[in-house]
Amino acid sequence: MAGTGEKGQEKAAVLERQKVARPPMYRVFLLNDDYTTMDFVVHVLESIFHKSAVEATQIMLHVHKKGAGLAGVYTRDIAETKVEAVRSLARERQFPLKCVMEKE
Ligand code: TYC
Repeated sequence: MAGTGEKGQEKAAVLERQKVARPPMYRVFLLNDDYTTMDFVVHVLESIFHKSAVEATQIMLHVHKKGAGLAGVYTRDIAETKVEAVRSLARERQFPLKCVMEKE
């Protein structure tokens, strides 16, 4: 029967793998510090992470109280671009805001 030989099973395994494969995802976090203004962190979350004003404020306050907070989860290239955008904007405004990513 077609597709049940050794080669057919290999092909079926490849097709199954292709069907379920997901790219690794990366969590992007903002870290608290004593100098970056709350307004700037909210602006970062709105402009770079496309959060609403309410959600951005909630995340900023979480970071302020707990030390770190999740800004978003992305594929590696997008996560790297977000981290670099935060660092660039923070540097421009002379804030020490830290942004890091970690693999899920
Ligand atoms: N802790 C800062 C302040 O009191 C506010 C802040 C929040 C800074 C979140 C960084 O990622 C941050 N001005």
